[in-house]
Amino acid sequence: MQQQQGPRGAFILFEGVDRCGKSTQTSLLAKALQSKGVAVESWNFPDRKNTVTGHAINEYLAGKQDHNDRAIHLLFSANRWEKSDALLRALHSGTSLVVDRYAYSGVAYSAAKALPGMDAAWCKAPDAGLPAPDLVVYLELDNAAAAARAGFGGERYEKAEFQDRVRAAFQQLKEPSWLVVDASQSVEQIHEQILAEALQVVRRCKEGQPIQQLWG
Ligand code: NYM
Ligand code: MG
Repeated sequence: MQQQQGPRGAFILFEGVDRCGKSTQTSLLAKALQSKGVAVESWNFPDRKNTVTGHAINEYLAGKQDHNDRAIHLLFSANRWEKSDALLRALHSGTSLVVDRYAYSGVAYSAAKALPGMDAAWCKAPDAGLPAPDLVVYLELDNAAAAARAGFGGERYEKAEFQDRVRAAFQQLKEPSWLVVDASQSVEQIHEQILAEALQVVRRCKEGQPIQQLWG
């Protein structure tokens, strides 16, 4: 899609390991922005419903179907590409998006498998060129705090040992621009920090800050 100038919505992304509070915080942020008159939608990846790849990804995560590790990595990436035109359309129409997971999860979960030939550089390649988020909020939960939380669900990857490796992979991906929030704080404390930053980003995007591309 052609790059457009002018006012637009903001792309605000939440990343982190399973059980770090992303779903709670994405919905709190979307509601708060809405109450301040910001047009906003909540999205999440993988999109398991409205995509060609979503069904296969869902079966894989549910443990009903196995896949070659490279193939499933590419399906997760394809799932983002499938949504990328709609994502840009929404932003250009002035709607802000609060998004639960994106390409950083894609790289962190696949790289955490530590398979030969599937290093972070290989994992990043298929997502290069996707619309980049305007703000990445990383909900950081250390190993001990994560272990103290209530149990995981039954999906693939939801095992403490694997999550520790995902956390380490996220540490490698972290960029200085990320808003890193201590996820062991109260829901309200976390939300307040994120809201303040999100409002500034929404304002900058309204002023026409251009959309960047991932890992270009
Ligand atoms: N996941 C998510 C990946 O392995 N690769 C990806 O590209 C994305 C977006 O899917 N355990 C994993 C992380 C999660 C799982 O996400 C489903 P959620 O938000 O926990 O339902
Ligand atoms: Mg999960």
